[in-house]
Amino acid sequence: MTMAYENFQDVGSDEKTQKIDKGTSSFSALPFPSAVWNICSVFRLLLFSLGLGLLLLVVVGIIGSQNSQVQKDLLMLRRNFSNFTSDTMANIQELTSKGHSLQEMTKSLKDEVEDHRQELQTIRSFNQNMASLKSTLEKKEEELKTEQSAMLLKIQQLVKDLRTVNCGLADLRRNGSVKTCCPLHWLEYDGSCYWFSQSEKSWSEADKVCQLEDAYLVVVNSQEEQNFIKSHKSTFNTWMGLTDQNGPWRWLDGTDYKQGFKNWAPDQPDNWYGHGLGGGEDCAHFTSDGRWNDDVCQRSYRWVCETKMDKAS
Ligand SMILES: [Ca+2]
Ligand SMILES: [Ca+2]
Repeated sequence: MTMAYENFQDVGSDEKTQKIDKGTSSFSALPFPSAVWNICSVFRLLLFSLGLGLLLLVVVGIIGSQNSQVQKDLLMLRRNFSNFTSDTMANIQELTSKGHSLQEMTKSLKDEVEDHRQELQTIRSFNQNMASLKSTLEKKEEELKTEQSAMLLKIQQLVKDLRTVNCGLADLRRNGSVKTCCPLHWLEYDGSCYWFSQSEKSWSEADKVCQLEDAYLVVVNSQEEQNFIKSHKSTFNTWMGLTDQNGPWRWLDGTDYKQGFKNWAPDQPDNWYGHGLGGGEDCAHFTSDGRWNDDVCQRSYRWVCETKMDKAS
């Protein structure tokens, strides 16, 4: 191997020597401008390599610059994304908090609605009970009115029976000369009996008292009856059985008002509203001088009851 290597080196040195020789011989053979040209070519090659290197440096610089910009953009994007993420998380937390508040409010409202619903049910139940109670009371009131009417009829019948008995007794005492009579403490005049009160009541209360006695508030049929009443009533305001509460003027016993006797004071009846008691004036009474006036029915005045004389049986 050593021998081969030495031979090989020898062969190579021989070739080099030959080339150098050839080169020397060829160089020495070229003219001077050709050498310069060769030098220039080498120089241009160097310049080209240098330019290429510069170009590569520029390209690398540009790429590096761009890479740096990309990194900056990437960093900015990361920051922006981080900020966006933070803001989004904050918004989500805020929305979650608001959602919880809304849930609590919704629950509170539901509870309130439920409370109101129960109150409404209670009120409805109360109203139903009230309606039922009202119906029961109305029924009881009707029953009481019916019972009251029946009781009034019984009392009136008892009063009639008592009068009949009294008249019978009077007839017996006078040996059959008494054919008619008035109740005890009643005054007799022209076939009627009259009772003059010593107390005062409203028109409707006075009317009820007369009905219990099987009588009615006095009906004035003539000037003579007017004079009789005036002579016994003194100067007190006194109710009579004349009213226009439910329409035109009418007497309680059905006597015709338009065709009948009248004794109104001047400018009466005037249905005066200036008294301040509500409404006008719907009930007639004797004034202090006996002439008639319409007045408020709720005022308390004395009154006169009238009934027909009973025949003794
Ligand atoms: Ca009369
Ligand atoms: Ca009047």
